[in-house]
Amino acid sequence: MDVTRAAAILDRNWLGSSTVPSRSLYPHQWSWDSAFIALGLRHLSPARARRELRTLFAAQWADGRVPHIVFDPGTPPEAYFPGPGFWRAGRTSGLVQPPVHARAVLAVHEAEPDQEFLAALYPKLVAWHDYLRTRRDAGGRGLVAIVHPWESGMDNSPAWDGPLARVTPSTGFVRRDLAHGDAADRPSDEDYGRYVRLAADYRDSGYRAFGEFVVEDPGFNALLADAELAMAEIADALGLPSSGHREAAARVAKALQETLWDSAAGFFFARDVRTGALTPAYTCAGLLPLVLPDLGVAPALLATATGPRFRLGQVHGVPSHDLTAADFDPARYWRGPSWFNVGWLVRQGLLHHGEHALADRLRDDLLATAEETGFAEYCDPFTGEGHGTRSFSWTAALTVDLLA
Ligand code: 2M8
Repeated sequence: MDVTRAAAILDRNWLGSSTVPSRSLYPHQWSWDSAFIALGLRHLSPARARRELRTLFAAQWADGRVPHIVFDPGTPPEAYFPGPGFWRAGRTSGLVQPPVHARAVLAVHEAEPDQEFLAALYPKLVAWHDYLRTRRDAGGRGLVAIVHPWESGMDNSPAWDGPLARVTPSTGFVRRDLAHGDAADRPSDEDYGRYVRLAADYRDSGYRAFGEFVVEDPGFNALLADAELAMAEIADALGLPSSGHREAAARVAKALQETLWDSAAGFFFARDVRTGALTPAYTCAGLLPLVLPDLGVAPALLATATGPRFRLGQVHGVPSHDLTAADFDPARYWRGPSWFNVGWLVRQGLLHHGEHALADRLRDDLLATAEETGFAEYCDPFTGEGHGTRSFSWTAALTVDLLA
């Protein structure tokens, strides 16, 4: 495959200073999408990759949080729900998404060194990570807690079912996503009602209070530890002290292993901070600590990844949920299908842990599946059939990166 088709998708989804994940389903800028998009854009136009990230960080809040959506003023408010009128936070939402931005900033700089860009983004990244560390350690164990499933980026993951069951669904709103996506591929109405309730409660607390849903997600925290490793490299490139970032990464990695690792299961589970219990679902978030090069439990985690629950290397991509679970669903969003960003991250992890043959197989599969599905949002792990929206930006961008 050559990069032409993927590049054309990124061109079509470009708004002028940022990229939409999808023209139909997600017509604004999303936080972690932009980081993945920049990883691809850097090979096509480093200037556009820098612009993408600068636009996102221009919407950073005074408290350091990077909002999960930056609304495009040129797009009608009814194009996406919940829109700016719901959030009452100017042009942004008040939630966050996984902190993959430092890794993206570093990669963009490596593609075309730009000290001014790096120096401008570094303090913003410091503030972002400080917000997570200081304002989100609800469990007091040195891990970030998410307060909404949307913050994980894996909206209807089975890992959230337990904590979400405490939330009374909101009613009386109109879902916009179903106009663009097959209902069988999207979260259920009941889950959507719970998302809206949680977001409204959080908004009404001034985006401060921990509510019914407070969860330590292994994916989010692993990506923060990795982000601190990237920060150390950024600090080195700027001639600034970097050891604090390496120590921060080590602290998160240690807390992750002490709190969320289950050695009998050989897996990282999410923890419900309200009950103190680990949630029982094996989801792809529990594989993301593989991105950490010094992960002591990597051999056991790799055994789970290649075993019957995820069958890495034998199915398409990395399934978002346990293939052996009774509630595994090959089509419904984050409850089974394989997502390209997770595949890309797990491939990085495989490379760190010396699994080169498996990493190559995953790369070849991701590239073939992306092309065959028209750059789908996600795919059936067994058949490779595309689901969700097509011409999806991070699928295209990560394709570009894998081809580079
Ligand atoms: C999905 O999430 C949004 C809410 O943030 C939605 O369902 O409307 C998730 O897949 C998330 O990871 C992604 O960032 C977003 C945009 O692609 O869509």
